[in-house]
Amino acid sequence: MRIRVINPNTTPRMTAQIDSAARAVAALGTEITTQSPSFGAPSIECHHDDVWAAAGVAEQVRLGEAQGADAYVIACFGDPGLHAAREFARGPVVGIAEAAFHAASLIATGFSVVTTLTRTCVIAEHLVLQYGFERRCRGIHGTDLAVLELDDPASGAYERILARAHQALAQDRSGAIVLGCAGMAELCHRLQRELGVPVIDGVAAAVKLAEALVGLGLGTSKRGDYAPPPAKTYAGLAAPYSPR
Ligand code: 2AL
Repeated sequence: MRIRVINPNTTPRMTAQIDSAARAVAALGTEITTQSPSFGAPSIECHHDDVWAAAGVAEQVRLGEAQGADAYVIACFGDPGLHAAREFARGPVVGIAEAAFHAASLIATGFSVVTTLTRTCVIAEHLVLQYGFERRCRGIHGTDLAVLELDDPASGAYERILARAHQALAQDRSGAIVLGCAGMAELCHRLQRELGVPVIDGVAAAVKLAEALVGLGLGTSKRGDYAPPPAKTYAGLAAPYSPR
């Protein structure tokens, strides 16, 4: 099966890290292709970045459909463009936040999210409510790390995330930690060992859920709001993205 993993930001080293995280868990016979859009922000950490990320995801899903992708993973914790992507896709589209919330809920009665800049906490909060996880998510915690600081050893990212996760577990009485950024994937196993609770990286969770859905013969429902968008001509810079 062919899974197209989309890094909605335009930073090549992060696309490479996401690709490694996806390949590390992919089953034999799963072909992972990781792409980022042709336009957008180098990191997604505010509402404005998110708007462009969503458009970039739409671009990549349309290309993926032309190239025969069986499923998609949106590898950014705001799940930008998730619903629009499902309108275009025949196969499943799995966002890393939604995947991580589902995975965490299967192994703990409550989980905490540890994320990047504190200002992004509200984006995760909106997703928790939208997806109906408010009874399982016990807290969302920022570290004030910028996305592109995560792989910079000088930022002390690992230690800061570890400290915040320890606080979150105690404060929220949680049984699991959800990592709130695709750029945290590399830290997942070390954090899990040190914290002694399950730590969920959404990239890995989304790849395995996408494989499971395809394996079950399930695609995106085309009844109702996930039907293909009605054909119309968009204006200006959106013109090339008009639904046909
Ligand atoms: C993210 C993410 O996963 N990728 C990105 O660019 N920003 N999420 C976040 N909370 O900062």
